[in-house]
Amino acid sequence: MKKPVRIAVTGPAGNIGYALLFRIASGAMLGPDQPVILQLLELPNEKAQAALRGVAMELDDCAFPLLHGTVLTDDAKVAFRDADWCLLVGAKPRGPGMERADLLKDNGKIFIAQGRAIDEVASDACRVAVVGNPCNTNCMIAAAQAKRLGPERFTAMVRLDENRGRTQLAQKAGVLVSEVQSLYIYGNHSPTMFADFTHATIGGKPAADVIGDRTWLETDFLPKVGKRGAEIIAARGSSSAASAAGALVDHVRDLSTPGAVHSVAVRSDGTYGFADGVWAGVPVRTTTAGSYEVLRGYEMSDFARGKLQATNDELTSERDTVKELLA
Ligand code: NAX
Repeated sequence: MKKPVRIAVTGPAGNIGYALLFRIASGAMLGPDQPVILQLLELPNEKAQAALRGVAMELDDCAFPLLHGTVLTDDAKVAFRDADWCLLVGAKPRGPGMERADLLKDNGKIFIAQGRAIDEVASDACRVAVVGNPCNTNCMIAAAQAKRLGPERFTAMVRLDENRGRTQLAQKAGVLVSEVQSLYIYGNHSPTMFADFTHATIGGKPAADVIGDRTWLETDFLPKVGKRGAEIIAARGSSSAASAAGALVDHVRDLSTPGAVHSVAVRSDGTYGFADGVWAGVPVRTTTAGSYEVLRGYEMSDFARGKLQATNDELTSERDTVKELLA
């Protein structure tokens, strides 16, 4: 039997956590022969800890053969100790009347502490995936604290946007979602991100030719993908949870699968015009488990360059807002 992989999850008693833990424990993330140990970090207040105990009871009651242990804690160093993956889902939600800058700074403090703790106690092989919003900038803040683990270990999740976009194209074309390939997300996980339909394919043909309606792609498809989270809140009364958990399963599974090509927010080195040092969504190919290379070869049209510029402007403005947290 394989050695268990230690997976730390923050915010495990929240909406996404509740949709995520059972999929990890069932083997959906790392495979049907890979045991896991879940190391779960919640806030220290009694309400959050009680909810966490309840979730852990349900995990017990599933009798997952692959779940070789569960650690419940309010201490980051306990949660991240020897962790092979740190999934940073928990974050402070935006309250009524709260400015975006305040949200950035409040969450920044959480990610400073977690970045430091990960660097101190996680396994040498540790990989980090940030989901808590604003996830690109939170990831940059956590990575800035790491001295032992390189910045390439820190990724933020734009996979939900890729999955949303692929389904929108498939439904418009009247085909199965598996027919839609090479739709990659560039930039920020926010309405400014660019779902690059210009290089996507449907059934092996350019998506724009199959759809045959450039106006729909530019003025319906892009805002639909960018604002899908708000559409779900309006319909459901709470934010995306199962789809976000599913996207995180995809993110980690594909980063663990050599050859997989997918959208991941990684530290920019200037490729596609993103500012050096921001975390921007780009297409990556997994090389060996946990490592990846950025696919740099896509030629961008003037239209696409305008979109990349807009999302880069937002990322650099977020970086400016939190610059004192990056030291
Ligand atoms: P919830 O508010 O339901 O759950 C968050 C949980 O995190 C709570 O249980 C809370 O107690 C815990 N928490 C807060 N601060 C913590 C800390 N410092 N350490 C440990 N636990 C902490 O939110 P949920 O719907 O689960 O969403 C979680 C985050 O994901 C939010 O920031 C949300 O904006 C973000 N999302 C990101 C997405 C993406 O694609 N990157 C999509 C979905 C989601 O909107």
